[in-house]
Amino acid sequence: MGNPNVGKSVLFNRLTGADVVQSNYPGTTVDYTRGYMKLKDEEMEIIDVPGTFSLEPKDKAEEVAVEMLKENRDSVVVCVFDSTKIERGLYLALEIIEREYPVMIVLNMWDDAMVRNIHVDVKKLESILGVPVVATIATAGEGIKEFVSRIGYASRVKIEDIMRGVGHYGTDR
Ligand SMILES: Nc1nc2c(ncn2[C@@H]2O[C@H](COP(=O)(O)OP(=O)(O)OP(=O)(O)O)[C@@H](O)[C@H]2O)c(=O)[nH]1
Ligand SMILES: [Mg+2]
Repeated sequence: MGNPNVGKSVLFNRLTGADVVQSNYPGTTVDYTRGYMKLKDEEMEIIDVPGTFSLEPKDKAEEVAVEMLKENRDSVVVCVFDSTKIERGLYLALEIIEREYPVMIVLNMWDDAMVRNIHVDVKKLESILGVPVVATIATAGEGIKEFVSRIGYASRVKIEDIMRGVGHYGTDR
């Protein structure tokens, strides 16, 4: 899941070998797509959903995303961020974490962040949130291997624990 236009479908295509993204326009995905990838010897189903800013849907596409989340209560949720818009991504990711889904975070569009001189401390974000965080450039296939190797570590965390941790990490910011 993630905000609109952060590269979810490109990432999905990379993982599944599918080629379902037909257009480069934002708002492309209005329905969900299922695909499969192999993890070690296990076949995993992956669902690509439309972008949403929050879990309070404002349009049809957002409704689909939120509905898919509810229907897949036992799934791991991959929260895809635009690395240049971390706050927006966090807003949604925290909502999902709050609902006690196991989460992993992908900081996509890492190339854009580099070009724009935006630095994100991946390890620090990881230790503050307590979930795996990987940087990717989905269009170039960068970070995909690391993503695959970390997906098994996606974890449920309690918002209260994150809040307690923020105090600690906040001191050296
Ligand atoms: N520079 C850069 N562009 C990317 C990256 N990943 C995806 N894009 C581009 O970002 C645009 C949106 O990608 P999509 O995969 O359609 O984004 P999405 O999150 O599925 O969008 P919605 O389905 O509309 O929510 C496309 O033009 C992609 O080529 C990346 O890592 N870096
Ligand atoms: Mg999409």
